Amino acid sequence: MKLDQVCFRTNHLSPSWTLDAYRQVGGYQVLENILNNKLKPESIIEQIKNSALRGRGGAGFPTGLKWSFMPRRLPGDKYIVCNSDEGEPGTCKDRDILRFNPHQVIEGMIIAGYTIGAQTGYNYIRGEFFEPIERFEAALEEAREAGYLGKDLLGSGFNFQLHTHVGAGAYICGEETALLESLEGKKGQPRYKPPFPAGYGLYGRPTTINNTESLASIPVILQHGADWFHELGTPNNGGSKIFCMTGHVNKPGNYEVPLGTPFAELLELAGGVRNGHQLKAVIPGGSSTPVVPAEIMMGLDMSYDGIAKARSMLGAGSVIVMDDSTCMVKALQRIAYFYYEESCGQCTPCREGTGWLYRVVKRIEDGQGKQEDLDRLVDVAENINGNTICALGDAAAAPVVSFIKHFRDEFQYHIDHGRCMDNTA
Ligand code: L3W
Ligand code: SF4
Repeated sequence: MKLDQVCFRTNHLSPSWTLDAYRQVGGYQVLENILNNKLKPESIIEQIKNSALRGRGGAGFPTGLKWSFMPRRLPGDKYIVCNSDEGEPGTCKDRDILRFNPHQVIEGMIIAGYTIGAQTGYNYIRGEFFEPIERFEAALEEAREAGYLGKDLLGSGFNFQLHTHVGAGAYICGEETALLESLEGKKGQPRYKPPFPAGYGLYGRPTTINNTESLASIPVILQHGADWFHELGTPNNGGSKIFCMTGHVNKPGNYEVPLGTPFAELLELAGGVRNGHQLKAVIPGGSSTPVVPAEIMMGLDMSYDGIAKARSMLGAGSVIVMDDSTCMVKALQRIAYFYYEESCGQCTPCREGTGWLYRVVKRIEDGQGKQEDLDRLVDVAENINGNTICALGDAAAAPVVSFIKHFRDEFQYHIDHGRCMDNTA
């Protein structure tokens, strides 16, 4: 298994985040080649499509296809936005890319701007990321001084400015249209889609929004070739991916491994399940993705299509490992509270439904559950699903349905006995 060769490719250098370190791994050479040879944007999009890079923010949408939606010849402003508002419980990768390899995000954003016809870029970074913000800002300064940002880059005639925007801690601002509203200085609430940002984005202008890890992958794809990247992973699931290994593992942290790596190998890399315990379940892609029981998870490969086989999602690659001491009712209560707290309140099924989900799960956890509560929970979840403006509603519903589907006996035990099963706490 090959580690750390895409977004974390400077990690062996100390410090890894400077312009000097980035140049040692060939940083900015791809950009220089594009600008010096005035490469055709269409050919860059073709390479990204062929690489099978899929959006690393959660949806797994093909990046090359997204770029192709931009009306690049349309006169007037167009924007590239990097979504570094990483807030999904279990996710801790984008902050580390910004901390340890910020120049690769900058190079990826400049290349994206050139390709989609944008002269301005914004990196929307979660407000609590103090060190990542500092490192990104310092890298921007170095890039400006080196002539990679500003007017007439390297004499090519291409102008590109890049700015940092610091968020204020609302999870919903990671949803792309809420992020745009927030960037415009408004309350961060999602917009209806369509229109998608590619047609109507920042200030109503065509905008491409990509996740930090997606943009950081771009220079490496163009340096080594689309085929190299695609073959790192599996068909339709190109490249490697950073997996955030959290929960009951011996060595929690970020691990960058090829897509398609068996879950069992990834778990071993993270030191295995903490000592003396057995694996019980895994949330494979962040708290909004359905939970998968251990016996199914141990047979899966870590790719978008691999995890879909268990009717879950790879999401942002945020792997939450739960051992046999976990009370699934308590775990669901925590997750339900998060979505209840973070709902922006704009649409009724989400605003009211997330409160219902939380209160009913809490009631069961508190030993006051009623027999009809399990069907009620599934009913509420199904009424939220697909009936809201943005994916937060679905994200709140999915864990409820999957937890009850796979661990109904534990929920039933809580209702019958008013407490956890003996082996959980
Ligand atoms: C133009 C079309 N553009 C789709 C674009 C769209 C977006 C991308 C994917 O949710 C998920 C969510 C979370 N013309 C288009 C088009 N696009 N059709 O493609 O769109 P979509 O709607 O499938 O996804 P989304 O709204 O971006 C993201 C899940 O990710 N998630 C969240 C993780 C959170 C983090 C974090 O905190 N950083 O990663 C984890 O699973 O629940 O389902 O750009 O505009 N016809
Ligand atoms: Fe807001 Fe929830 Fe509706 Fe999304 S689904 S717009 S978070 S109320």
